[in-house]
Amino acid sequence: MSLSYFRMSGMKAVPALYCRTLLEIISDNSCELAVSMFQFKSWCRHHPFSAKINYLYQTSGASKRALVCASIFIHVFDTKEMPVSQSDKSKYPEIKLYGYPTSPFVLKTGCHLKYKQLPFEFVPVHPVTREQIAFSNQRQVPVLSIGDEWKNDSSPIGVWLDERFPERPILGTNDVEKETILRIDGWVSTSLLPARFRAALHWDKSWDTIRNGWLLAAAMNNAISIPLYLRVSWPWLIKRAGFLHRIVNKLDLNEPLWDMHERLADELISHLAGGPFLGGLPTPSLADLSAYPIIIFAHLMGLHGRNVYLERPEIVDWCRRVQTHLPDNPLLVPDDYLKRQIFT
Ligand SMILES: N[C@@H](CCC(=O)N[C@@H](CS)C(=O)NCC(=O)O)C(=O)O
Repeated sequence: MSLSYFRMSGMKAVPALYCRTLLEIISDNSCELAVSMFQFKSWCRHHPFSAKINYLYQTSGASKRALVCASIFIHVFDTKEMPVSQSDKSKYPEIKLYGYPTSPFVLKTGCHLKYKQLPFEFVPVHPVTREQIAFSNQRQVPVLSIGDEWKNDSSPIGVWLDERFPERPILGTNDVEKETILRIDGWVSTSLLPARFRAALHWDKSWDTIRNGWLLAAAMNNAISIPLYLRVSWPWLIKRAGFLHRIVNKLDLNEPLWDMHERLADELISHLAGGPFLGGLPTPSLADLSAYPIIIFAHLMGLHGRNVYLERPEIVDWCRRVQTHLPDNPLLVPDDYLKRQIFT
């Protein structure tokens, strides 16, 4: 087993020397087990350390010593989110994310917060009255409040978050990287995201769009109760939503929808610039965390229809790498609303 597996897992931060030393300590057999345990990350994180070892001891032929080594290895190097404890929470000002659980702009901010491992409360906004964001005088979500201050607009919110909480930076390490990250994030907001909205307006496969609209309405209703007649008419309401038309009309609508998705998939891959993360960077940035929920939302929510992006192995591999740095549920809906598995 080579170190490349661990690199592929997105754990760029793992010093190679530590890896090598640990790999030497651990027998080949337990290395394989370590790999399988990574593949069952969710199981790993939700079972206590001793239970994991006992289970593997009983079900595999490996020695207990080897299993202890493998488990330590995983605990040390699994860079995934650890739940924030109550005492940790008091270290932070109160952070609230106001929005719709189905809005890609809100999901961007959700992923920025989740990557930074900041404890926050998601406050669902009523799509008609918007009373929850009345304090801000804004029509649009996301709105983020930190203590007494607030900001709207997903990209400036990301920059603000990085200024306020510089740990786990998302804007690179120098001005050149920051410029690249913001340029790609701009492409996400003006190209990738509007193209995803296009399907909701220009019904390519009507029955798929209607069913998808109902799935989204159910997720909205779960977050904030909306009347049945609104839920039933959701696909048609979305189709008429003025703000969606304003966003989508900025695209070149002469380009057929599926050609547009193929082109954007190519562009996403070219933004990787050979790196594990967008902009050719070694760690995920605001750009990855903006694009990822837009690519993965339809898949996780079980939306119907083709997902051109996930037909590209390069994009699936990138999704895997980004996901390694996020909790298993990177969205803002409860776990039981996820119809499909994350890529691990
Ligand atoms: N540029 C904004 C766009 C936000 C946006 O368009 N939000 C939509 C939800 S997906 C919204 O609140 N629309 C309601 C409206 O415009 O009335 C951002 O990046 O946050």
